[in-house]
Amino acid sequence: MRAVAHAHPNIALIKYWGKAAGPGNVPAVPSLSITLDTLTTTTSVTASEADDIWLNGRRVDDAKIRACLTDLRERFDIPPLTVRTDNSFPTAAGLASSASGFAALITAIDRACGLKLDATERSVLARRASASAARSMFGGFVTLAGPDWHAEPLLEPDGWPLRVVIAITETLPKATSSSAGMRRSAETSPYFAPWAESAAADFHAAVEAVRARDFAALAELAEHSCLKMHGLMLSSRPGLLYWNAATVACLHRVRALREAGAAVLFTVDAGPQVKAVCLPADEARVRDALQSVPGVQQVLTTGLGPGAWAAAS
Ligand code: 2P0
Repeated sequence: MRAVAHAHPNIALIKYWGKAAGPGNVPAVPSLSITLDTLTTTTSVTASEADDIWLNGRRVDDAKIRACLTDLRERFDIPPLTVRTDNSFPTAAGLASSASGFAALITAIDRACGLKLDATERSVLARRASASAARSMFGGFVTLAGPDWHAEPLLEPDGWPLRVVIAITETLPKATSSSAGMRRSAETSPYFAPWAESAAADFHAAVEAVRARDFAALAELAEHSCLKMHGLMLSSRPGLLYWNAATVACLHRVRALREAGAAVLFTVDAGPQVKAVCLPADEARVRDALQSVPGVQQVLTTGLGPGAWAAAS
């Protein structure tokens, strides 16, 4: 009994930050993301005598993976597993490795154990483990919204083939996990209620901007959602400050590019990397500009890619 699955990380343009009360890891706000290509998580699962988890070649005892396996075993007959997962990009540095990780893990288990779940069912299970993982089950533009809180494809990758330039400003794991950060924001920030109340309007406007392929409208909405989320993070106690000096310099550089006529927008997650999303015609210019920002260690470029898939074992 063995299977291998692959999944790509996704980047939210309308951000998820905060959970609804109660079980099931239900987000407090809807989100809209793009699934990437090039950056890939590959996960194999094999039946074994006891659970044995390896991440990037090292044995790990990961509480979220254990919780995910426990959750699956309450629903399905799943034997002890050896899980080997490898990322082709820095883990836990704001590049959504938990999104691609849980999407690949659940897809591999589905194939290995013959569960025959469709992508929507796998998306619900992935959400319970890590909400952003629900979105990596699908390719292109993807929504994650109530009332059912499973991800849904909005536009295929070639429906609007945007490019993504990622400026890596640090490769160390972040100090505060997203789950802990979200809890802190919900419990301590005076901005949490207005954040939660205003999210649906941002989400619906962004869905319309994507449907219309209106880059300027999407840029305004995505940067607003990103900066509002970081305002929420900063206003938590103690404040969550995920940016470094190079992060801020990249944001100014993206805005200067846009003022000079480039179709580009920035977004930043719970880490110091900057993701610049642009039209293909502006990719080279955006890449060159971000590469020259002091403190940028590496620049990756990707397009939009497919949802999680199982490979032949
Ligand atoms: C997002 N992030 O929408 C937001 C923006 C980070 C900032 O989803 O607690 O790892 O496992 O559900 O999905 C990262 O949080 O959190 C995330 P859990 P997750 O992409």
